[in-house]
Amino acid sequence: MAASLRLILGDQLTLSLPILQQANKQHDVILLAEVKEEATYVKHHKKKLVLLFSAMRHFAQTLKDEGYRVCYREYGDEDNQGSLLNEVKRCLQENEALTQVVVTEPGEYRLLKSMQQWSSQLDTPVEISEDPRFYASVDDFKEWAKDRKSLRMEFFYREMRKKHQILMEQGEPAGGKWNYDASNRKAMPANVHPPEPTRFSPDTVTKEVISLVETEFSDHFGDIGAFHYAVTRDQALQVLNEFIEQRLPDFGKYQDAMRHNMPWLFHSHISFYLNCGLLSAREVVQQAEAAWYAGEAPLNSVEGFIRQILGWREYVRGFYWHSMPQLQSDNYFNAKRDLPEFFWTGHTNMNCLRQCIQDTKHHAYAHHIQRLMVIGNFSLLCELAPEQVQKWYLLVYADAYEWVELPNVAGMILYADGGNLASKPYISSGSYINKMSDYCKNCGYSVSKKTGDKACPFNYLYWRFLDAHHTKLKDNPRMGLVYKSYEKMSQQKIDTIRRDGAAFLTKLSKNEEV
Ligand code: FAD
Ligand code: DLZ
Ligand code: SF4
Repeated sequence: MAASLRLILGDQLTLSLPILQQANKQHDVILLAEVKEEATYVKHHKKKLVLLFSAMRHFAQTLKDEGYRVCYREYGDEDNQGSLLNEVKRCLQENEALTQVVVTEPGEYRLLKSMQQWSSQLDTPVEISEDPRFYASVDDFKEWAKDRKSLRMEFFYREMRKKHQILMEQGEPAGGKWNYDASNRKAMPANVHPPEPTRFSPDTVTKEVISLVETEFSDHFGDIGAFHYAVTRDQALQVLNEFIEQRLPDFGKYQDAMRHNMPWLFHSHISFYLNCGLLSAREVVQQAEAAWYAGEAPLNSVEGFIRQILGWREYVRGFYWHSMPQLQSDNYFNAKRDLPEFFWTGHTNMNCLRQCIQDTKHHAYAHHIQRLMVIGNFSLLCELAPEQVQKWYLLVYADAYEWVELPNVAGMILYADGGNLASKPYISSGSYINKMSDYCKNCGYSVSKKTGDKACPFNYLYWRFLDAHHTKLKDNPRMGLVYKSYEKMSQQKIDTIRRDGAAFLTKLSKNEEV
């Protein structure tokens, strides 16, 4: 009987994967490998490395407990081969009975392209099996996208609700509406105190990984201290359960709120675990839906939360495979500015950016609106080079893999694809940030000032951007109102905005303090 080598990647830590279910426990070998190539193709945040290596080691133990034959390569093994291909090669050489390689399709294009060459490089058949952990397969999305002029998430999401009968009642959306955002997205009053996030003390395995990462990856971005993330399925389930009980009821209402030194708020903090396989999208959606049916969480929160997973998460994954490799090099606004130094240090007088970058540095996490309307908004308004912004987002967040990071960055925040993903650029002046956060109170700039040295830079950068890209944006129906206001501006005001914008951008390009 032909025995197989079955490779499990660091973000495929799921017992129900077909390549595990179909394995012959007696003959097949399951390989997991910590390798330099994956750990350094971007300089991942230290906490992301700890999370993945520790979760991989715990998962390998689970596999052994389940009776699988496991080959595990630790990063520090003297003879570690440094790449997945070379680890596979060595494993085949050491086990002559293994006559084929089986993998689950990876989440990144670069790795899929590489794996498609493995068969000839190894001189052994390599089977790439579909990843069934998503509601929509890559082909399902392609089929949905075929012949459509615009690929809006909202329509995809409605199809998904119908197809999978989620929050549906007699063919209609539960409660009569597809979307309850009118009840969501409130600012969070100062007297609201979100529950503490679920935290775990590092066990022996995690402590070993922490010291490995401290030694081997000391030049990577981010703080390693106070690591408290889940590294096993049981722990990840605890994170999910505590979210459903404690935070889901208020999730919708405060989904867009931002607060000084508080990135966790009423968010779920499960993207780390969904994306590496410790949790499944189906169980998360089912638990949230059940909480509504049980009367434990209101529909505006449950629908809003389910939309993030059944809608956005599924949609961006389909969009990624539909748009690659073009998406990587799209640059609709021809943006070229280098990433400012403070993206790495957080040292800026703009308090909103300082807060969001510091949260990112401490936790390898920032919530959606921090990523979108603060750091993303700034990146677009300042015309930062898409390639550099993409790389930054891919390495700083512990939930980042290109399939989910790139559509969010190139499509959602940078509009680099010219509007395939977003119907208009997500840009705003300082007033949005002021409305949704307490950041402006402690800022070196004044959000109420529109121009001049002390003015909030978002205020004039916003109008400068609209002015500079007038030709490309003016016919967008969703920009009509804003361009009406722009057209009413006096020439003197436009000149001031141009002057302040240019001065700020020059400082930014020179890495001077802003
Ligand atoms: P919650 O706010 O509790 O949301 C629940 C879940 O919904 C998340 O765990 C996530 O799985 C899903 N979700 C929500 N929004 C999105 C979205 N836009 N795309 C895909 N899934 C979504 N998410 C990642 O998982 N990895 C990334 O690399 C990533 N990069 C992003 C980059 C930018 C510029 C932006 C604007 C968003 C990005 N997101 C990314 C989406 C979102 O910010 C994170 O999923 C979310 O902040 C994770 O925290 P949470 O688990 O507490 O999410
Ligand atoms: C992100 C990551 C890191 C840091 N290290 C490893 C590793 O050492 N071994 C491994 O199998 N996977 C790792 N991963 C996850 C892969 O990069 C991920 O599978 C691909 O990017 C595809 O999503
Ligand atoms: Fe950010 Fe402007 Fe508010 Fe300062 S004033 S925190 S720069 S939005």
